[in-house]
Amino acid sequence: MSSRRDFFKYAGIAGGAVAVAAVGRYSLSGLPEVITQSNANTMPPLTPSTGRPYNPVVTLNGWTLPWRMNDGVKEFHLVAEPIVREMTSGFKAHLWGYNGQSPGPTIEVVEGDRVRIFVTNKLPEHTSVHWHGQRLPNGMDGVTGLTQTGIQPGKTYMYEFIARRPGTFMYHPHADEMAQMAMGMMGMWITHPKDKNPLIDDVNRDFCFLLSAYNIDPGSYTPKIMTMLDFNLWSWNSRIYPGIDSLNVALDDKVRIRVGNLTMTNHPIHLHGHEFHVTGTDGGAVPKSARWPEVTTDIAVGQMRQIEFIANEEGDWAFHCHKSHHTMNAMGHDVPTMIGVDHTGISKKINNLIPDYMVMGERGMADMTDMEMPIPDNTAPMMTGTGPFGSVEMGGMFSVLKVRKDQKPGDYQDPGWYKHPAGTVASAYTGPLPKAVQEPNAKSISAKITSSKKDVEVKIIKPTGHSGH
Ligand SMILES: [Cu+2]
Repeated sequence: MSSRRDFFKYAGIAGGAVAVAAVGRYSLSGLPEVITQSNANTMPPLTPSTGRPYNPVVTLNGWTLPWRMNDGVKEFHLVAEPIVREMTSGFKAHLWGYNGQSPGPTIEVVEGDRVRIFVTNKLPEHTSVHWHGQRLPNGMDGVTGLTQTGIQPGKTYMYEFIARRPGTFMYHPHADEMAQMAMGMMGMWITHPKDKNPLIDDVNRDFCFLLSAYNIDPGSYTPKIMTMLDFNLWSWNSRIYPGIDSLNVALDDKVRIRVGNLTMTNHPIHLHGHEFHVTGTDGGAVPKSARWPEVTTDIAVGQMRQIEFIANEEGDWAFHCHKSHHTMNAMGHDVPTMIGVDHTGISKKINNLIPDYMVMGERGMADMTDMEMPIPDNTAPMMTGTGPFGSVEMGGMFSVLKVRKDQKPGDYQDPGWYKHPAGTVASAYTGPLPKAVQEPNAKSISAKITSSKKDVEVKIIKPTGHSGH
């Protein structure tokens, strides 16, 4: 028994002891112990204590699956099962996943490792696991009906192959795929290089996460799996802001972030304050001559992008999908635009019928974050998250890269909010102003709009100088 203890040993950072307490295990006779996780904490890196050494990754709001060595083979045990995922504080979703969570645990191996994965199915229908991006024998590719029979409920299948090329990969079912992926079944796979690879740099911090999307009506728990496009929850590792942990790094760290997309649309992922290079895809390392600087990279459906940069600007830097609807949580999309519309008369009439009626969005949508309106149980506010200067007005696919001088090597804990040096924060200005210059042909119309809060002056600029295009 004691020899088993070290194969699930998490090491590295302070707080590791707390993380280990969230890990449970049980045995099925003869198979590797099933290790499960019961919460959505970001686990410290799993430092390998058997097999060849490598620099482990950190899975955002997730964890790495421990293994056992059996005659030189790395043995993992995945259990496909219904789970409860806390997507953000106060909002739980009933999903399907692996080993207690969605996404499933990250699998980390070294190039050349022989890997054996036992997959036990505790779902109510058959499943399979496809090892996205891997070179492997065709019969190990996990496509139900094409390369194997489905794993029936209660059964365990065994997959075995050599992790032939280094890189970032994913795993997911290839059985009733639409339903099972819409329910959260997916995970990441990292194959570390076995030797020094000229296209794979050593890094100080190595993060990974998957993009996934859900459609869960406010107040309910289970995703609507028939949704094709109109999802209302855009998540990183089945978490939504402010439930997504920050990425905490030290000043001048070389940082790698690996992102896979298993949603139904593309996501332009954008980092503030730094430029990065795309150094790898699920096809492998990108040749140096084919890399260029970016601050946003689009990740299409079924793709993985690996970005790298030197974190040499201190601060709290936003890191998010650039589709603005993807940084919001559950909301109706059929809300009309009310900006600039005077509601004074109409809301009075409606109030006679419905006393609590309130007009929304007269001055934009930001007012709504201040209202703290009562929302149904088990839902997430549309845009929220409190920063040091107030509401961040975000949801969904949003997090923060925290770059700090005093973050210790290997310490992935949240350092708190950045303390800006005096005089380096944008602030209200009350001195004399130069005259604002207007487009010369613009005709301006001034409109006074009365809102319930205060009078607002809105100037509508109507360009007249451009025609004929
Ligand atoms: Cu997006």
